[in-house]
Parts: sequence; structure tokens; C-alpha cells
Amino acid sequence: MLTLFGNLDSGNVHKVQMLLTWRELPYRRVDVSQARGETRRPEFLKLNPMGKIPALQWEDGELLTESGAIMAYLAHGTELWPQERRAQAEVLRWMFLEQYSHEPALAVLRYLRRFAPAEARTDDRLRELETKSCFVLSVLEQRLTQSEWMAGPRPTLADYALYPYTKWSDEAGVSLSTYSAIRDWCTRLEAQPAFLPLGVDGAQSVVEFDHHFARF
Ligand SMILES: N[C@@H](CCC(=O)N[C@@H](CS)C(=O)NCC(=O)O)C(=O)O
Repeated sequence: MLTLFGNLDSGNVHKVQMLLTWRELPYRRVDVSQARGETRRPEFLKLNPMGKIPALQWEDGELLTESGAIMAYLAHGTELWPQERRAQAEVLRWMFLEQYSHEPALAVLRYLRRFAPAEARTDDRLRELETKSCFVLSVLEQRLTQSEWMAGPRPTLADYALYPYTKWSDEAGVSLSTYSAIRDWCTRLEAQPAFLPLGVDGAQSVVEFDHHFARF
């Protein structure tokens, strides 16, 4: 069975959980938390020197990290990854935006507001991230007033990649009330088959960090 390393507070992990659920692939989850400092523990760094979740492991020990790479692997041969070259580039365009401009603003802002110690939350930093978050949300809003899905007429990996931290904007302290096209897109994605809501675990079983790594 596949093993997913990560926890339910991470949107990056949730992207992978959504794809595993959509593909109906059974997996177990090892609970690894950034907030508990587990991503920097030596036993985890030995497994993933990048020190990040999600990480997906096969039974033979093979490991894949980076949510976009894992999602692309899982979507191979499905309608979430189009076959035509320009359509693929369009999916990647939105996935790169997610990694470079969207997640670094909305996910970090949410992390600072929800999980980080108070001293990490300086007013300047919060203001800078709020400005970046609102800018990228306005880019998505504009796109979704012209297109039903991020990368064109059908749902693709790009929608699944952008969903978690967009939907969690309120937890980042950014309201979606003025972004009606984004709210409608969230509703459309939530109505897709085998959709896994945020905070819901798709894993067959969950193993605690210490329990899992005690074996190594
Ligand atoms: N580009 C990576 C980002 C992963 C990432 O930043 N994960 C966070 C949790 S959401 C993490 O593991 N942070 C741990 C750390 O930086 O120590 C991806 O998309 O998978």
C-alpha cells in the first residue's frame, strides 16, 4: 500500500489526498506535522532531505515529493492531465502560479495567523502577504470570469492544485466575499466525483510519527 507523509492542516498534503481519493487508491498516512517540528527531525530528513510534506512512498521504498510532481504522477493517463501539448502547458501555467505566487502568499499567511508563534507575525510581514494574496486572488477571479475551470473547459490538475489554499483564504484572514467567480468555482469543484473536503482524511489508516519512525 502507498504511504503518504503529512497532516490534515496542510493544503499541499490535501492536494495529494484529493488525487489519491479521486483515483480510488488506498493509502495509509504517517502523521507528520510542521507545527510540531517533525519535518525537521533527523529521521524525517533522512527520508526526505527537502524537509517538507507531502511525500508519497511506495512499498519498495521509492519516494516522491513536491505536491505538483505527485499530483502529475497520479493524474497521468486521466482526464485531469490533457493530452494535447498546449493544453498541458496551460495546466502547468496555473500550477506554477500556484507554487510561486499563490501558495507562498496564502499558505504562509494562513500559517502565520493559525500556527506560528506571535513573534513571527509582524505587521509588515502580514501586510505584505495580504497584498500578495489579494493580488493573486484577483488574478484567479479574472480568469474564472472568463473560463469555467482554471486551465480551460474541463477540470484539470490546476484546479486541484489551487483549491486548498484558495478555499482556506478565510483562515489566512482574507475574505472571499468579493470574489464571486472563485466561490462559484469552489462549489463546482466540490461537486466533482470523489471530491475530498478540506480537513477530511482519505487515508485507510493513520500512524503516529514516533510509532512509524521507531522502526528505523
Ligand atoms: N513546494 C512544496 C511545498 C511543501 C511545503 O511547504 N510543505 C510545508 C507544509 S504545508 C512543510 O512541509 N513545511 C515544513 C518546513 O518548511 O519545515 C509542495 O508543493 O509540496
